[in-house]
Amino acid sequence: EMRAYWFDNLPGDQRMPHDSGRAIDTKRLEQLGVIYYNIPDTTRVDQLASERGYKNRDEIVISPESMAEKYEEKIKMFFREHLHEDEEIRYIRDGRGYFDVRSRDDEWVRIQVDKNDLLILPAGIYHRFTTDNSNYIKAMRLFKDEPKWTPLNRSAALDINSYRQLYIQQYLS
Ligand code: KMT
Ligand code: NI
Repeated sequence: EMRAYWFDNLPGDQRMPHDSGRAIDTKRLEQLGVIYYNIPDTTRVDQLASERGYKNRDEIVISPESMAEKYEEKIKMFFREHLHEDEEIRYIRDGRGYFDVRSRDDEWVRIQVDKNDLLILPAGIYHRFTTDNSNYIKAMRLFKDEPKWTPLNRSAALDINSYRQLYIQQYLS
């Protein structure tokens, strides 16, 4: 089951919970454009995918077993703050992980997800991802035909990117 809270901003491994003890409800997430569903029945995902124009999907396993010596490098990469010029949909099939998204005041909100949690991050939101301390997650990634899901790392130049501006206009102003 999904659980969201303010990140504690304390130093330490990115895979630790970093739970400040201050919870955040789904309504607050929706105000940031983040949509969450718990979907035990996979046919509902097919429906959601077709509604939103997603035609392709794959499954990624992030673990030391599946990525060998590249694992630590990979999770550091996923944890770099970035945005996409299209929305990002992830449907968790097994294991657990954290998506961190920036709040209105540019603070980190940590969203813990596990099996059957589906998360939609809107285009233009700054975010990052990490596995938790179990070092294992399996997720379905949904793709449109012409994916614009390349991660663009945060920078002053990216702050004026048109997709970022659109996100700010739609959710933060
Ligand atoms: C992302 O965009 O950071 C990822 O796809 C992470 C793996 S999906 C749990
Ligand atoms: Ni991303």
